[in-house]
Formats: sequence, structure tokens, C-alpha cells
Amino acid sequence: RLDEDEDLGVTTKSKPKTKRPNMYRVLLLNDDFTPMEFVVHVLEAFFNKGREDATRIMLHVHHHGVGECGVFTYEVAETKVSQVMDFAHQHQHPLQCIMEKK
Ligand code: TYC
Repeated sequence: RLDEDEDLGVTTKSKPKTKRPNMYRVLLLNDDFTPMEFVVHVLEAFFNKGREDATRIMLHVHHHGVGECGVFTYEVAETKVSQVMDFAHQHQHPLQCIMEKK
């Protein structure tokens, strides 16, 4: 690299800068107490699922222990988890909602 008088040695590089954000799965965990209807409602209300899709996801969690509600950026995933945990707690259900990096 040849330094010229007017150059202060600061490297400037132009690079197309479209970075994809890290994405996070939001998961529901099974338990023995939360009513199935409540879980279906959560999936409809917080994850914009239709009744069929919500029921399919709920049954998947019921049978396999864990299931995906959606994939979001960090802030959105964090908000979904908080909303679901608050809602479950308000209704005194032990439903657990977590997020994990994809
Ligand atoms: N296992 C619960 C029941 O039998 C239903 C349930 C499904 C609970 C999914 C939590 O994330 C869950 N009532």
C-alpha cells in the first residue's frame, strides 16, 4: 500500500453491507398440567397461527416434549417469550416458552 501525503493511513473499503440478523426459534415445552385449549389459544394469539396449525403444533409438543412456534429476530423472540410466560403465569399454568439461536 502506497501512502500519499493526503492519506492519513485510514483504510476505507466499500463493501456491500447487508448483514442477515441472527435468528431465534421460539419453542413451547410440554407439561402435564396446561390445558390443550390454552396452548392452542397461545399459538393463535401470540404466533398468529390458525386453529388447524395451532392444534397441530400443540399436539406435536404434547407428544414430543418440545415444538417450534416460529423463528424471529432476537428482540421479537424475546418479546414473544415474555408475553407467553406472563400470560401463562396470569392464568396459573406452568407452560414454559423458551428461545434458542438457530
Ligand atoms: N400435555 C398437556 C396436557 O395433556 C398439553 C400441553 C401441550 C401442555 C403443549 C403444554 O406446550 C404444551 N394437558
